[in-house]
Amino acid sequence: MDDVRSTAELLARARRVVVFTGAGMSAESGVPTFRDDLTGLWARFDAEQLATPEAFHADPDLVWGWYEWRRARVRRAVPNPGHLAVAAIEARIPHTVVITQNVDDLHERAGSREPVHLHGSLFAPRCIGAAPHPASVGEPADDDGGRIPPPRCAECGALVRPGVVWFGEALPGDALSAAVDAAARCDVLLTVGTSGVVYPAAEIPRVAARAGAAVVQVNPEPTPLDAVCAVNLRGTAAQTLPALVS
Ligand code: BV8
Repeated sequence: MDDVRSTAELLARARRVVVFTGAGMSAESGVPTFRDDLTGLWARFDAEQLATPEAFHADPDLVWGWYEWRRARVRRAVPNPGHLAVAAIEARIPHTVVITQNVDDLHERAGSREPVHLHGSLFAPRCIGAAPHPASVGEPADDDGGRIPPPRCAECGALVRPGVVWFGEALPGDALSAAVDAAARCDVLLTVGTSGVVYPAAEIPRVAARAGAAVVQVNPEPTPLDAVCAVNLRGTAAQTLPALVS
């Protein structure tokens, strides 16, 4: 029996499912993955260098401009058939938890109820003042961006930063414990579109495997997660996931 069919059957029998997604989930919506080469103005930068508190403090206009460019791209993107298939899995299997490393809102726009965002969101900017709090900002500048001075908090005047988790920053405790708990209790974990190299998020599929769940990977390329997967579906999110719920 082919792997797609056997995975569809596994899902049909599952009572608790985790769908764990990375940047590849949104690639077919036109959102570049984290390790795609950056393009345009950003081609000379490395995402991992820009996604740090040090980069923001050294050059807030550059880093804020990069996130505004990304926010504008996500605004223009639409959920792909892979996102819709994840929402269909949730509709069919009540105990489904979607855990994403992505900072876009495409799972939500596809109908996923409350995805767990391990790395925050492009749409949750916050003030970096003494008592950090959410800050509201307008629509992103819809051009190729470049340097854009970050806004100032209307309440206290401090700089506003993107509401994402940068390298070297701790993940939100509640999100991480919810993710570990779901992974430890699920029957099946689908890992989709992640290179499995960013920690502690990359531990999530490994927690599921150690707890005895069947881990299935959807990725056109091999990754370090191959070693913990019962099945490796070599394909893209938008092409493979719909076949698991048809
Ligand atoms: C922390 C938000 C400590 C920002 C991101 C061990 C333990 C703990 C930490 C570490 C550790 N070892 C190293 C670290 C440090 C570091 C780390 O993991 N570094 C890596 C590079 C080695 N981790 C951290 O710094 C974390 N913090 O540990 O803090 C601490 C503790 C207490 C107190 C203080 C501090 C924070 C990590 C979070 C960083 N923020 N994002 C932003 O987006 O700008 S991570 C970033 O990478 C994105 O969120 C992205 O999602 C994530 C992971 O990448 P992927 O999603 O996997 O994307 P990638 O491009 O790599 O791969 C795409 C995949 O999709 C590929 O496999 C490709 O083949 C596939 N694909 C392509 N097209 C498709 C597809 N698949 C399906 N369909 C397609 N169409």
